[in-house]
Amino acid sequence: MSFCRPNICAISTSRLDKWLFVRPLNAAIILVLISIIEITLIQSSPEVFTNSFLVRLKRDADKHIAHQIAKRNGFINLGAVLGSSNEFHFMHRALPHARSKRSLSHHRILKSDPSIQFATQQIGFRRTKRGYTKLRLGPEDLSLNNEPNDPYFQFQWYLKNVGQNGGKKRLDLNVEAAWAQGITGKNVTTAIMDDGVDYMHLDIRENYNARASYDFSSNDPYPYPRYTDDWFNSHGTRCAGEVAAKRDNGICGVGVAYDSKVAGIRMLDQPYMTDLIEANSMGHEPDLIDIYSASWGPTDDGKTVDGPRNATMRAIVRGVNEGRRGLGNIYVWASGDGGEDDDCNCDGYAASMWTISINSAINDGQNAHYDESCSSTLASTFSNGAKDPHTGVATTDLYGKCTKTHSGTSAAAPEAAGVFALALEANPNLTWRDVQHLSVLTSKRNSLYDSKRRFNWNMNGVGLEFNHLFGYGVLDAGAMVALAKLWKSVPPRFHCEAGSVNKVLPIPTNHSLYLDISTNACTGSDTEVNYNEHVQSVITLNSTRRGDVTLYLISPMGTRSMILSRRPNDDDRHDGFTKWPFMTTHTWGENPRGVWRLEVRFDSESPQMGFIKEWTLMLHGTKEQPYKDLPVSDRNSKLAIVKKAHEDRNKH
Ligand SMILES: *[C@@H]1O[C@H](CO)[C@@H](O)[C@H](O)[C@H]1NC(C)=O
Ligand SMILES: *[C@@H]1O[C@H](CO)[C@@H](O)[C@H](O)[C@H]1NC(C)=O
Ligand SMILES: *[C@@H]1O[C@H](CO)[C@@H](O)[C@H](O)[C@H]1NC(C)=O
Ligand SMILES: *[C@@H]1O[C@H](CO)[C@@H](O)[C@H](O)[C@H]1NC(C)=O
Ligand SMILES: *[C@@H]1O[C@H](CO)[C@@H](O)[C@H](O)[C@H]1NC(C)=O
Ligand SMILES: [Ca+2]
Ligand SMILES: [Ca+2]
Ligand SMILES: [Ca+2]
Repeated sequence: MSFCRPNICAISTSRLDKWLFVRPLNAAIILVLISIIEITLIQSSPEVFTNSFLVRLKRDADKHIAHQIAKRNGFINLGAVLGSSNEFHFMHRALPHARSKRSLSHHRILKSDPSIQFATQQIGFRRTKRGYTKLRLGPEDLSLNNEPNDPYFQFQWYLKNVGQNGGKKRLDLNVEAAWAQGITGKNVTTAIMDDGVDYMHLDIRENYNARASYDFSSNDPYPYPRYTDDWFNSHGTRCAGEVAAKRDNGICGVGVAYDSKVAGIRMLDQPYMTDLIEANSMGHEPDLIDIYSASWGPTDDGKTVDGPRNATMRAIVRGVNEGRRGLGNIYVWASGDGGEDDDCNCDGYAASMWTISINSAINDGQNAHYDESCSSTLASTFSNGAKDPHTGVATTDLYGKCTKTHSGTSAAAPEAAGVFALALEANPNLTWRDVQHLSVLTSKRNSLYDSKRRFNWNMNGVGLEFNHLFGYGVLDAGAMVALAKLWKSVPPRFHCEAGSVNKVLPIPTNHSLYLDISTNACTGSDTEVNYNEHVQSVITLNSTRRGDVTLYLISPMGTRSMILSRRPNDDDRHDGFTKWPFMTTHTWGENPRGVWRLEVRFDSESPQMGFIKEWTLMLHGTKEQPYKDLPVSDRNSKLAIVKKAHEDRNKH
């Protein structure tokens, strides 16, 4: 099987990021399409089919023509997919939102239209918000009153930790140092992809970017949250306030980037998620929106392995390659609330190279009890979880209210989006990769630690400290803004397929299997990588118990990443992993040349069997030395340390 899908490679130069891998689910979808007549296969599948269809026309069409084509077949055209000129999102109102069978008759109608090349009914799946706790205290009963300006600022320990409620002094995002540089997020827009945003909230209204907003749950321009008695749909409004609540207006608290704009993208509030809703959301107005913040994902039950599907993957890749007028959109992702029994590398959104996935620490530096860990997490911010219940995340709430109890890694991702908004104001020329480099170089270990002492801080081959839970540490807005102002964009990115092991090998019952790939990192070719950014191990394996397989990747410079941890709830014995891209950020800046080692072993209470069938190593990074032209003011800074490591290497 070839790695490079022709449709992607054909349109890409080696510098653009490519969507290289077909996921198992897509393969399953193709199967279903091919065998659409074999009803048995369809009936036995547990899939859910929605009333949405992806329709590809034989030739390009404008909105009116697409409307006509939809109408003459009894459908409604909801609009183009990903700004495409020949792919449209059709809906049929007479079909239920969800049914267990594909509707052959509706397919037939669409397919027999001479203008239509191809039509496929959208599958429905579950995407859950992170950080909604049913036990949450009711909405805070604090409305406009005579208290001093931004009465909740004192509760926003994540902005300024003075040790309130048992917190650790100065363990915060260091935003005041960024604000003191005159940087508050001006002219930057963050989209909150969620259950809606209360854009009439007095603390949000002035910073609301209506032009960049949309409601994909109800297909209208007004992403206002749907009312329910339990305020279930308060999630997006809370996230929006963390980014851009107004300062000095006497209402609630202050956003990290309080002069930036927020857009609402309502997309979580319908019976089932579809690929087209996700794709349209993540590709919405990519030149008006700079940053997309997502605090949701596949169910955090510790047994799901799932990620972006076809159209969504295309939307993300388009966003990083073309969004923000070519600089690339920033996708910020909550790493997940599945706790120690889940692994965020099994979440294809969080583990993607194109998203910055963010974990959380609580107010004294421990990880939160719901935190997942994985080697693709880049950095951390803050959320709730301390014993003192007054240590949640204070922000805006529905219907003009404020809350002190926003929670989960959900609350952590928008804080990061706010910090990135500050960095983008400080330097609007930053690319999506510059933002990741800045995160690596300016995040701090501070006093973050694993409450269970499983994961220590380690140093990689160029002297960067990382932690399996927290990535490169807590974001430091002051340091990031200062460095952003001096920043020169990193050199072009290349993609090197370093090697592959394609043998069916049994995984031993009680000891490790080691596989080696020796690579010159494509030296001498036009995809040479000398300085790592992301590294992916694309792996196919099966096992009598998927959750008991663990994987470690050891780099030539000796850095060991746990790319898959034990997941006690994952009892899959059928699917395994098919070309799953396990990603690590821990070898950032390293020289990839040499021998990479994959360790595969069972961590199991009972004997298990399994086979590893494929391991392909993909290196992503630069050929040229990054940071070369940046001035170093502090010899102890991470920038100085990495620069020195690179220079020492080049002396030899
Ligand atoms: C994904 O979508 C593209 C464009 O519509 C199509 O060419 C390709 O075959 C699809 N891939 C899969 C695996 O469905
Ligand atoms: C604001 O951002 C837009 C792009 O989103 C850019 O075209 C414009 O020049 C910026 N305005 C200022 C004042 O920086
Ligand atoms: C951004 O890039 C443009 C064109 O390359 C340059 O003129 C401008 O000075 C840069 N701005 C910053 C803040 O670096
Ligand atoms: C593996 O298990 C077998 C039987 O249970 C035992 O004889 C053998 O010593 C074990 N090997 C190791 C390396 O622990
Ligand atoms: C795994 O794959 C091997 C080789 O293809 C096959 O023989 C075995 O039955 C499979 N095991 C499971 C648990 O699916
Ligand atoms: Ca609406
Ligand atoms: Ca305020
Ligand atoms: Ca998860």
